[in-house]
Amino acid sequence: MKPLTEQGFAADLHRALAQPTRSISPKYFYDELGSALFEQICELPEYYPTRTEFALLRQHGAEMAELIGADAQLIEYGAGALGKVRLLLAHVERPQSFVPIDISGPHLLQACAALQAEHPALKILPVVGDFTHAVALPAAPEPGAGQRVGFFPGSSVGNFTPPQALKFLAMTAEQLRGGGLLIGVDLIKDPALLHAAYNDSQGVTARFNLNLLERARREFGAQFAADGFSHSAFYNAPLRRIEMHLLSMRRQIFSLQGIDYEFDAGETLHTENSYKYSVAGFQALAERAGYRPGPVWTDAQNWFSLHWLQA
Ligand code: AVJ
Repeated sequence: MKPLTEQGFAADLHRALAQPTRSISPKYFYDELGSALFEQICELPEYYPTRTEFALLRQHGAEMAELIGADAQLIEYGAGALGKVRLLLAHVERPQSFVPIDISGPHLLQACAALQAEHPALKILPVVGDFTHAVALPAAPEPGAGQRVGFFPGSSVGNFTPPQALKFLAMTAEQLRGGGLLIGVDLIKDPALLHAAYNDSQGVTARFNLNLLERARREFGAQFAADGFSHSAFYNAPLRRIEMHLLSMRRQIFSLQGIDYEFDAGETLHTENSYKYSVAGFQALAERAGYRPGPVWTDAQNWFSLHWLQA
């Protein structure tokens, strides 16, 4: 029997392809190859969010650790390679435990092993799962001990539509009640900069997008022409989001587990939204979700923000 996540991918892909407007969750980008491609994206000269957020963490990590406090349990949603949390852990006093949640199991466990080598005394409790659902968490610190603090960097919150983001934030506010959430949020900016960040000159983002179909080929023997789809990413200004699509270059059949789906030329499978916010707009959303907005750190160009939200 196949692992649960793969069953989820096949079922969701069938569901997406059967709809008149086709869209699928971007969480399916992150198999092993996809996770590695995403790390390459983070190094691209055009992809400003990662290095801007790293700089903010490097510059203000001590202030952030002050808000996190001593003996805290740190929970990271969508942990990935654990590069950013290192900059917090360098300052946090006696962390009670670190709970990274990620959908990509082997990738997460490898990253945890590397982090453990650097922090031998740190209690690391990895959770392999989909953080968009309320996964079971290890027990919170005893009352009177440290607080529970969430860490959600990278502007992954931008993958949600605003109503989904509201729901996710409300769920985390419940999980973190009495503590806080440190969350990275990409800001509205010159559409040309946004366009370049999702249409890099080396084509890494294109490979990342197309990997979704390649993953279906690897895992379920999906049949389609290798050159039948191309990467499409553009800024939808009225909706304040980057949209990524897999664009069918001609009329063709995509065959999945014995079912044929037809694509016309120009038809797409919508693979990702990446919403951009203003600082005030995001704070208003957080407030509606049950948080009290606290300090915000931004870079000099106002490209990216990190928010402290009191739960
Ligand atoms: C990980 C969701 C924050 O939206 O910028 C990067 C993913 N997609 N390039 C983003 C992504 C294409 C990224 N997030």
